[in-house]
This record gives sequence, structure tokens and C-alpha cells, in this order.
Amino acid sequence: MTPSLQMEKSRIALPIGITLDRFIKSKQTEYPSAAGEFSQLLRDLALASKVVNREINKAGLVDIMGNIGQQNKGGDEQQKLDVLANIRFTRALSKGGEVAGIVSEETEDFIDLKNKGKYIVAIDPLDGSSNIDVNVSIGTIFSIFKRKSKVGQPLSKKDFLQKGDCQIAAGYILYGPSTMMVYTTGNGVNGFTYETTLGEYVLSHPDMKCKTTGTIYSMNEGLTSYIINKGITNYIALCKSRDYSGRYIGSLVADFHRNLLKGGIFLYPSCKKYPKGKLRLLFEANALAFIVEQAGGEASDGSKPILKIQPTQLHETTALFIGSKNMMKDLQKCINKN
Ligand code: AHM
Ligand code: MG
Repeated sequence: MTPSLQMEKSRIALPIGITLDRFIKSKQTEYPSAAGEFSQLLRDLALASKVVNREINKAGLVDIMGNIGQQNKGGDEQQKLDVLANIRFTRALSKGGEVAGIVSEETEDFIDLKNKGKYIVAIDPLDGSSNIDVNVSIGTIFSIFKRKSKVGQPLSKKDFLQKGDCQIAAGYILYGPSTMMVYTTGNGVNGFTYETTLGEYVLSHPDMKCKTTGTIYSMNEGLTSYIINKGITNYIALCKSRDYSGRYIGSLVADFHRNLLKGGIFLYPSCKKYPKGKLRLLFEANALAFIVEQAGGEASDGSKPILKIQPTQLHETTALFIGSKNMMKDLQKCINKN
């Protein structure tokens, strides 16, 4: 046998690893009350993300980049891909039947699917939209809750305005050089990389942990002159005095993911420009806070943990500080001293 044939044979014989499907199945025993339905919900999200990934990959080839000439609830220009991703995730979740209601960053109100589903999903279908046109990493963020109302009753805002603490699962998909799905069900964090030739997510980052200390700080420093809380500017000065690296992509999922893997802190404070912060509690902050805590990190709005905030509006925003535990402690000290 020629050496190249031998190599090819050994490559084919290599195990592909644990696929997302198999992983979900192996964890079903953790949810004895609703094993099958919850697993199906995760599969629905994964499937929709594969379609969105396909669209993103051909975004330069067809006319789906750029904005659609409308604004979403937060006043942002909606991008064509935002709209496509919203349609895709909403459709996948509606068809599955496990989800009773969906609230999306791209729509004003929640959708009551009027079915027997037990779950509520809050989703940012495509986060980091300002990066779509420039071929930079973007993401999807999702939170899953149990519905509050009884099955059969119409949904109300109460079903959606639940504290982050009530999430039963949360995750994100990062559409980057490779596409990844990272999620938690409250029992650690696991990351899966999309193997395009197989069309499968494969477990690549089991039991992810956020280093207790890192050397990266991520903030839009263009906002510095708008910051009111001196504690935050003092903390940034501290980062610089320690020679930390400033890294800011402007796509929350990508900034968060990098800091999760390498250790670091992400800061989006409230400031004169965004008096209540810019990032959305339901669609962005809650899910990442659940994930970071499960990985050993912390997330707060500067005064309390993100997961303890009682939302009062679907689209409310919050200041967000999130990352490595010791860095969060240093930040809190600076805030408290002020
Ligand atoms: P989007 O959901 O409309 O895309 O906005 C959220 C994005 C985050 O991904 C990112 O962290 C932040 O906005 C960047 O904001 P800025 O451009 O002000 O730095
Ligand atoms: Mg967003």
C-alpha cells in the first residue's frame, strides 16, 4: 500500500468525536420530566443555525448584505441577514411544537404560538449586525425558560419577563472562521464546532472554564468621554497600568467567546449616550451571564448580578460587565471606591 493511501485510510478510520445530537441524547436523563421535548428544542436551534450559517457564508455572493431600510425596536437599522435569521429561527422553533412563545430582538412584541409547548425562548437571531457588511464574526444568542402560565392559557408578558436566574438553558452560536455552538443547561458549558462536510456540530470544547484572571479588557473606548461612573474609567486605567491588551470586535458573541477561552473582561457601561446601557437584558446579557457563571466567571450591571435583575420590559437594556472572576472583583472594587 502506498504511504498516501495508508494515510488516507487512517484518516477515514479516525473517530469523528461526539456529535451534538449524541451529546444531547446522552444528557437526556438530566431532564426526566421533559427529556425528549427539551432535546428537540436544542436540535431545532442547531438546525436553524446551520441554515443561517449557510446564508452568512454566501452573503458576499448574493444580494443579502446591507440594510433593509427598516428599523427594529431599539432603533437600529435592520440588516437583511438579521431579518433572514429571525425568520429562520422563528420558523424552526414554531414548527417544533416544544416552544410556546418566542420573543426576539428583531420584533416588537412576543409571539404566542398557541400550542401545548412548555418553553419560552428569548433570542437575538443575529447579533453584531454592524459587522455583517464587513465580513467580521457575528452570532446568535438564546435563552430558554419554562413558561409561567398554564399550558392551554394565552401567554402574557409574565412568561417572558423572568429573571435570568430562571433560565433552564442558554447558548450562543458564533459564525466566525469556524462556526460554533456553545450552551449550558446549568450543568457546565460545552462547545461544539460545526464540521461543514458532515453537516454536524461536534464536541470540541467540553466543560469550558473561564480563567479566574486574564489580561484582556474589551470596551468601546470611543465611549470614554460619555462615562459618568469614575470607577469604570479608573478600572480601565488599572488595566492599562497592568499592560493588559485591549481587544474589541464590536460583536458581543465574538468578544465574549474570546474572553471565555482566554480569560478577560467585557465592559459596556451605562453612559451619557446610553443612560441604561446598550445591550439587551433578555436577548444578550442574560444568556451570556448564565454561561459565564457556569464556566466560573461573573456578570453584573455594576451593582448586582445580571441573573438577579427582574426585567420590566421586553426590550430593556442594561449595563454589562462580564468575564473572569478576579477581573470582575477588581472592577467592583473600583466602582465601590468611587
Ligand atoms: P446588535 O444586536 O444590534 O447587533 O447590537 C449589539 C452589538 C453587540 O454585539 C456589541 O457588543 C455592541 O453592539 C457594540 O456596540 P458599539 O458599536 O456601540 O461598540
Ligand atoms: Mg444584539
